[in-house]
Amino acid sequence: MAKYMLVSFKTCPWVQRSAIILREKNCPFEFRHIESDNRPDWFLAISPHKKVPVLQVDDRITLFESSAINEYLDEVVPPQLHPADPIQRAINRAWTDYVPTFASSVTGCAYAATKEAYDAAVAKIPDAFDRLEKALEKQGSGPFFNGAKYSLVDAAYAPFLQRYFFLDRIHPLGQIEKFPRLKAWAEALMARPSTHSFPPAEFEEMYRQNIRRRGSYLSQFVEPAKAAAE
Ligand SMILES: N[C@@H](CCC(=O)N[C@@H](CS)C(=O)NCC(=O)O)C(=O)O
Repeated sequence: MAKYMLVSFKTCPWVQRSAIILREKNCPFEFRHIESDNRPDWFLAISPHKKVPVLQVDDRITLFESSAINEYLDEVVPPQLHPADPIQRAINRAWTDYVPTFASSVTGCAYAATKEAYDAAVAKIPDAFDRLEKALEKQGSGPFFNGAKYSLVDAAYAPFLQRYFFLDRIHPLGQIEKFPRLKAWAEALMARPSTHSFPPAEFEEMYRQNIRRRGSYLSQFVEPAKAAAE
């Protein structure tokens, strides 16, 4: 098997998508975390957009863009997570292409500077949730997007649904309860061990402190980090 190194910022949701796929495939990899505000030269030399994730293969090839990385991994590391049926694959890819829009609608409120901007961002969540609710209704049974079998599209959405729950616990949003299929899917994804790169409570606290540091409207609702026990 090839040697893989996944370059990451600890709280990056796009990295998380690729880490999930490596874990789903039980594929050993080096998880190399770097700081966003101190990107080393070796990283800048291999990442064309200076972004994470980058997947280095056998110390020589580097791949970028989480969807491209995940499609590559699915072609070379068994088991195949994309559906076997080409129509289902196309549907799965189409919904994976919707993730950037979904992500900015669902987590946009985290960046809003004022209450007005926050309320406007929150108002975008129901439309994004409704589209997924209808897609899940068409797909059928759950618990995952394609039914019992976990797929690439599940990994594509999991980090953003996780952040919705984080935001909802900082300042209640109360949206997902109105979309029962989406809620059940999101809960199945949160219960899946592969979703988690770090112990869940520790990771949520990392996310909360990022929000606090951001100085957005939401920051005021996050308590400062607890001092380490003496
Ligand atoms: N479309 C990219 C998005 C990657 C991305 O936006 N990564 C962020 C971190 S979460 C990043 O590296 N940002 C640094 C920058 O924009 O300079 C993917 O799917 O891999």
